[in-house]
Amino acid sequence: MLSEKMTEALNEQANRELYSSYLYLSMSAYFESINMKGLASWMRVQAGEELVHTMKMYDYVISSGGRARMLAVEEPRFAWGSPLEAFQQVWDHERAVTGLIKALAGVAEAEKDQATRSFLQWYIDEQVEEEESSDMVLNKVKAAGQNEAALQAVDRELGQRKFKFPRGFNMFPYGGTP
Ligand code: OFO
Repeated sequence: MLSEKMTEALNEQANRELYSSYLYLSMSAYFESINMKGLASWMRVQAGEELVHTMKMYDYVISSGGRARMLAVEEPRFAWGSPLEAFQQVWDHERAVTGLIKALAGVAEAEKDQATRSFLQWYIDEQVEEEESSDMVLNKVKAAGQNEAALQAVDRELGQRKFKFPRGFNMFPYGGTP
């Protein structure tokens, strides 16, 4: 059974995960608007992953006897000056999220809630990957600079990314065809 404090902290983090999804969807729409379909696709996959992060936390709250609460989602930024500016924000954002996840793990430790601390290890590991991939993409976009042909090549390469549900995660536990 989750403590009230733990439930509140998990609901707040689920809200931040949903905001991350919203932010990346906004970036995807921005890339659509400048006709960079590969980057738009990469961001849409990223938005999907963040939605999974949200739902995994939502499911955990419910299965641990807590009450999931839908807090207001902040409106993300609408436009960026360049792909580089957008990917710089991705990198900054992921580092900030890592800090939030670590703080959340700290709440679980303070509450002596081993089950939640263990559940959060998946997010800690995921953040290592997210920081790594945002760093990799930022470097590619930086290297392309203002060179249109190089940017188009990055656009094609990043457009190859495919969405995959994490192993064992069921987005639709009540049934339904994906
Ligand atoms: Fe949920 O990992 Fe990015 O923000």
